Amino acid sequence: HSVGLVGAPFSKGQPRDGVEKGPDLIRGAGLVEKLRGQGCAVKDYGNVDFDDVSDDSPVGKVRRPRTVGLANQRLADAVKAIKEDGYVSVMLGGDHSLAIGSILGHAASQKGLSVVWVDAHADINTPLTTPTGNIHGQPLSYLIKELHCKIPAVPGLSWIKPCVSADDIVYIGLRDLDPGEHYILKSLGIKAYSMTEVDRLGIAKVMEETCEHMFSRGKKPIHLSYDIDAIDPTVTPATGTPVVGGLTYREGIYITEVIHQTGLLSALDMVEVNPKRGKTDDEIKSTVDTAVDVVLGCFGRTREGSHPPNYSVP
Ligand code: DIR
Ligand code: MN
Ligand code: MN
Ligand code: MN
Repeated sequence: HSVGLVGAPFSKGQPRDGVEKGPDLIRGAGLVEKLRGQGCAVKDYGNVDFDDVSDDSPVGKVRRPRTVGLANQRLADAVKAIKEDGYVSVMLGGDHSLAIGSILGHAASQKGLSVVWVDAHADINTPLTTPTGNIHGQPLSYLIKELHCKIPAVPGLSWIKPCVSADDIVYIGLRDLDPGEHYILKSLGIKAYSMTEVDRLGIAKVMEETCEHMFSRGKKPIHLSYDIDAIDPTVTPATGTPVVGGLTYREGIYITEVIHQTGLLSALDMVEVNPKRGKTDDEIKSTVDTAVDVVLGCFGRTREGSHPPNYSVP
């Protein structure tokens, strides 16, 4: 596999600082070396430079729309360039508002995408349904064709052209939705495996059905957008909006193993790792190490172990 890595040290899609430290922390835990150690060719494109927009006052409820919009234009260009160079894009966040630029940049290089969104939250509030105004709770609303008519013009965000259909999205791990989000999921018929379905079916069946759903309309490149808060806060506490009752470490990794086996992974987001939300060094380490393992799982690390093709017992 060839991996094009880009860091997005950006936090303005939500109010808590620290999440901009995610990319360098995840690198610091040895991500690049570990990917190479499992046979990946890795090019690190470094971190995207983000500019603050001054006078970025809220528009309606939406906070920092111009700053978030500009950051995502930059990120979209970076991801598009990585895809044009022939790599699987790996974007290290930063907060989940960055999925806007990551998915747009990815979509610009492909005919169509499937999106697998692993998260405690649905991140599909519109500028009018958002209870918080934080754009990390809204990225999918700007990207879905069927929702475009519900998105008012917001300065800084009006350039976004929706690039995915409601049918092309699968959620896994949901357990904290706002009323508007739940309504949108039901009315657009978006495939969603909440923690209730994970409990009922087990993660293996959830992934079987996820693949079935994605492949039913042809095999498209997969964009996996992985919010670390999907995993239970006992394992990954250092994140901005932890929610009890999440995926186990094993369920979280199993998702990546199946996505790898499809051979269709084309872009990955690993977001919302926030060291300032960890109460101890152990909490931070467990969160960062799990984020690294999620990425490694996406690129062929297996728990059964592995050996080179030419291996023979000495
Ligand atoms: C909430 C929280 N639904 C919002 N969203 C979060 O602000 O719209 N997303 N934390 O990751
Ligand atoms: Mn999220
Ligand atoms: Mn989340
Ligand atoms: Mn492989």
